[in-house]
Amino acid sequence: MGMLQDKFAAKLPQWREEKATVLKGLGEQKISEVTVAQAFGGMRGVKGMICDTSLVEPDTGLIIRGYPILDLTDKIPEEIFFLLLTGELPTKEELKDLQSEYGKRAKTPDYVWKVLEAMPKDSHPMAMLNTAILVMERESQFRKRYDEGMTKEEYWKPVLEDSLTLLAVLPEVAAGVYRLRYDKGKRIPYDPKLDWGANYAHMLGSDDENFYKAMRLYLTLHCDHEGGNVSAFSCHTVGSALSDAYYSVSAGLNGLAGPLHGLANQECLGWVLEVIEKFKGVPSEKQLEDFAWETLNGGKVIPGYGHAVLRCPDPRFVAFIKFGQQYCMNDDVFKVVDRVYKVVPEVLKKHGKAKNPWPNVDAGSGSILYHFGLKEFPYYTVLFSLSRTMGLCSQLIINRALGTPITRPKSVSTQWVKENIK
Ligand code: HAX
Repeated sequence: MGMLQDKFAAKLPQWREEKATVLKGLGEQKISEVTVAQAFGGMRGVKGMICDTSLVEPDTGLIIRGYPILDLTDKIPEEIFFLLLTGELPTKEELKDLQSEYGKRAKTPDYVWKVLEAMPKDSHPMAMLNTAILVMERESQFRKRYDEGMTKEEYWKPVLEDSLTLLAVLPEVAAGVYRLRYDKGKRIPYDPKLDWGANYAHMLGSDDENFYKAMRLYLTLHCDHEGGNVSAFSCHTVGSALSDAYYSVSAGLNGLAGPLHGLANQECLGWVLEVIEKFKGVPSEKQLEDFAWETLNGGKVIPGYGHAVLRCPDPRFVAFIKFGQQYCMNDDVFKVVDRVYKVVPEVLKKHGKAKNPWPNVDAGSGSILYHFGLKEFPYYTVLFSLSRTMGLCSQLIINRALGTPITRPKSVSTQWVKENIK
């Protein structure tokens, strides 16, 4: 077992005991009530599950295991995965150990490439990524051990095994999807000297040190967003049926591929490029304001703005803006993003519909990637997926370790509401 597994195993008894104590003392208390509007409205705001990896507060945004995300921007993604899973940042030795775990496992099976090469040329990169994850299901240690008959107490161990393998190969798979889908030439092999984020940048095709930095930041910022968002909840639900990590993560990432969730970053950059094309460069604030109204009056949303939970500028967006101000200030696309931030919140406030007029993470991320030459924006959700897999896997492992049962909320019919709610 590696040091990550050891740390997790050491934490587990206290977490199991904590859960038992909370359930014993507070099990019958209410934490939420559900209105008819919430039942019809995507269960928004209903507190109905537990997630300890991260918390999203409306007025502060993402907090990972007690650390506000803006305090973690100097960390690398491997440290973040360790933190999500164990609640502690790794020591230098633990970090090295995790990196060597990844190194040992970073070998994509050949059949994955054959399947991807057989897909139609115009397949969406997210469909390719998810197909790759699903075909790798045959590697699952969880399914093998389950078929052999392991005890419930042991479930988390092969889920962690599967998660480490998945995280180790995903940069190679994702970079392979990019190079295949966009005719970038031969795949670039994994470099054992590089960390997870830099390796991904390297395999995509750039060895610019600043691109390495951008990639580490990107992969850190998108790692998790508590338990109820579409991708986390889908992954959690599928995993609760004891489907293995390949099935569960793929389910979660299929949700991430939706335009109201992870795909928004592709839409967002599209909107910014439309602005630049229309105004033949960076528009004035007034021109931008008019264009924002044009979008809204056309019945469309302004991508990258609004959020189901947040009621403040997303700190992940703030981190990208800070990075962009340091590394991309001469870039027109970044300048527009910066300017949109000055204009659009006021427009949305006047428009009066969106509960949150502030930018979310997707409003900033694309411009940074674009700056470094990653211009195929339908690909952006793949990057998001790589990062989010850390959160999805952490939540899966913890839930199997704590014996969380199968998800099964109760639905009611419209007729039932009419007859029973007075
Ligand atoms: N532009 C225009 N209208 C918006 C808006 C925006 N950016 N955000 C919300 N609204 C509208 C909604 O469409 C809704 O209108 P209707 O009543 O006519 O249906 C109304 O304001 C109330 O919506 P809300 O309660 O504020 O927002 P929701 O919780 O329903 O939805 C969304 C949250 C993020 C889906 C929404 O704000 C949106 O569509 N934003 C644009 C797309 C986007 O940026 N998505 C990425 C979200 C971050 C993420 O998950 N990334 O993975």
